[in-house]
Amino acid sequence: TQDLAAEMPFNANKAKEHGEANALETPAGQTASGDPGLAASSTLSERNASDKTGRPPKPGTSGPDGSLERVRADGGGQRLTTNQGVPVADNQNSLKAGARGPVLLEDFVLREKITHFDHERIPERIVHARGSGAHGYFECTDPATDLTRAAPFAEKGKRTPVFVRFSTVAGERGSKDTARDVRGFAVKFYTDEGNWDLVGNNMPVFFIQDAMKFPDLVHAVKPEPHHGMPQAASAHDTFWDFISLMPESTHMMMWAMSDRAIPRSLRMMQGFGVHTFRLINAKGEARFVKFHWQPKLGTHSLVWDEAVKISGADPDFHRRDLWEAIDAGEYPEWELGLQVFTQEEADSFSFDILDPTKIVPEELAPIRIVGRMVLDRNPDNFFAETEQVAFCVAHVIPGIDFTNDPLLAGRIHSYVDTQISRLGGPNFHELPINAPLAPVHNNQRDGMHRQAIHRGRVAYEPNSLGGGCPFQAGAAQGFMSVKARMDAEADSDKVRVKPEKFADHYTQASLFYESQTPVEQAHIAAAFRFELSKVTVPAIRARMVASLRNVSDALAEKVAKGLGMELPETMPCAMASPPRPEVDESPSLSLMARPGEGGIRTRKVALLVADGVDGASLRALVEALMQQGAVPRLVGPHLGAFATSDGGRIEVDASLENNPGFLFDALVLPDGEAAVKALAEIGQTMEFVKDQYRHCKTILAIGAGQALLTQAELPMSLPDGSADPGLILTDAGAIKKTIEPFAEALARHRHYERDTDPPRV
Ligand code: HDD
Repeated sequence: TQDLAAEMPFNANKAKEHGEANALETPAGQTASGDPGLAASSTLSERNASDKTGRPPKPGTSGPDGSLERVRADGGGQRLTTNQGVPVADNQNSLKAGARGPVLLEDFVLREKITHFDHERIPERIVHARGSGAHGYFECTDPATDLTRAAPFAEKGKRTPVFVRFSTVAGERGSKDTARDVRGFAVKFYTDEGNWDLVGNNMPVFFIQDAMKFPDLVHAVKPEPHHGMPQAASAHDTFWDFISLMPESTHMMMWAMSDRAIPRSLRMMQGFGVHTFRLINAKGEARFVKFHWQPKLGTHSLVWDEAVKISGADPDFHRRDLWEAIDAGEYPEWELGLQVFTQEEADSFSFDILDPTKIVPEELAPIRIVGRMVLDRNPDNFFAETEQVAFCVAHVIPGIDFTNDPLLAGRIHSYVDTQISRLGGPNFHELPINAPLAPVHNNQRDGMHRQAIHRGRVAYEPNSLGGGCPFQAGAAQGFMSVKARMDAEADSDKVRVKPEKFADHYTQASLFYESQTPVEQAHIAAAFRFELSKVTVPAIRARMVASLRNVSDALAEKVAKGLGMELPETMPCAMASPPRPEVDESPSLSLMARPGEGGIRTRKVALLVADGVDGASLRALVEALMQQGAVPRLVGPHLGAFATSDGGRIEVDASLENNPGFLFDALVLPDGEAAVKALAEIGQTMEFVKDQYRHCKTILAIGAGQALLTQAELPMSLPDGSADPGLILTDAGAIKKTIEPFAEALARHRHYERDTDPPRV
């Protein structure tokens, strides 16, 4: 591995899609990809020669040698043809027997067009149907060769191309982005030793402990089968019926009812591999590992009222945010952390590391950062890339291996299996987005939609006619399953049981709840209240609250009160006296623990505009915000240009109607008597101001604009009487001095001190 890595520090082909890597020479004769049908038939050096400019591609664009380049189609300047390449003379009219006569069966142009259209859709994913993807790279910052021989970690600075798909779980392909849901966080590493798919979520635990229960979980959360409702929502009877009968889901429910289930942006959430995996180094030594992705922008969430409103005004909110950020060169970035521990440590933990409903608290195993991932290119085509990408938990590479987690075992089967019906056969690995960059050589043949043209008469092994090729790579180079003990009792019977510690369903749920800040705890209680208030069967509500009493009586009481019900008896626990946990609180479990690098880059700020607005202060603000990387947007009563008080004109970007307040991170109310008067007469202005306040965002009111705060009846101080740090009042003349405090307030993201339940505004 080491030698290979030294020879080929960057993946030969895909890396060409990333600026820096493009500058590096790749050994002559290195083939782009081994699958003869898929790969370009030329060598990479030959293909490099076709790069006429010789310059690295602009960041965010694809290099001329990008691995997907050979399949990119562009109709610019081309004549229209059929799929057989026959030029089409007329794309408007069917072939008819006379102008008013019947259409003729021989019209192959019409029939090909309609037939293809009839088959444009493929089945959506059974879960995670709605997703958004992006290309990028993983860069090793701290070689982890002491831990693993896995190719991406071989060398400092080594870049491995990746494709990432983020998703919601329950909703259908066209559902809203801001549903309360887990977010998928699936990363395909195109390594030089084959594809590695790390198919994770933005929460580190899962609902169930055994894959046997996955179809039940999914059937419970999906729209109810008789009437097909609700869409992209867990707030309904069948979901909570199942959950209330499955105490093992309690820990995950704490995460799912927390604000992590409504991220502000896909760029602002963590990712986790969830299961315990194994790392194996070149000496064959194995250790356990949990994978953590940490966003550079920090972890930030929406508030529920905002998420609900956004889903109406912009169901593509997260998709748009990701696309626009990458498009603007604001490449989202995550650090990859490894939480590593030995068998002996695992044996000493109070929980079972094979149980996917448990975390390993960071206090027990610190996170070692080994690299960073940057997403720097939007897909060219949503279907070809984001829809056809096929992640499979079974795709691991030398240096990474599985554990006996029973949920993981089912996943190793499920992902390859589902692609066969979703993508129409066993050759989905040949689709360009799925094709590895590493050479592919084996004796698997034929099947639907085969792309490769395998040459020669040998498709078996052992053979002498093909010189014994392709030959086994051997233990030194090939994937070897780790030598691991099967179980403490290796001679045990075949059984359908769970390990003992799997029965502790509540200790870590309590750990999570107790580690949250008061605001987060309040939001968890409110989320349980909301979801259960949509449950129509009172017994299900009661069972759920009874279960919550095992997590925290304070939480259960709040939820019961919110639902207007008596506090039920505590649900009996499967394990009467669970092992004492190592920690009672783990601060890193709070969203607030990771605010990120600060600053206001990519924050969207609305500046209201109407005729008579003070143009000078607005222009100064827009300029200052843009300098700091924020995204100011001028919003008026309608599109078009407005007159400023100094006789100028100012063109707006959006209207109050098409871009309501909750789509922005902050609001600026402008100076200018006439403008303020005009805005005050529009109902949407008041909604704009109230939503900004209710969602705890920063509001800057300049001069006469302050009247809009009074008209919206906003409390000018916090519930405890102190000053509201998110409300900034100033005069147009003092705007320069206000920019810094405004940016500081905006960088705080939200002013939760304002948050009350129910809201005051
Ligand atoms: Fe799964 C898709 C994550 C448990 C079966 N899963 C899917 C995706 C993500 C996850 C991110 C979307 C991939 C993409 O963007 O294409 N799934 C998880 C995590 C789990 C988990 C983190 C628990 C730790 N999943 C799980 C189990 C099973 C599945 C237990 C079945 C036994 N998951 C699937 C699937 C999907 C899928 C049916 C649907 C589409 C696909 O695979 O490609 O096979």
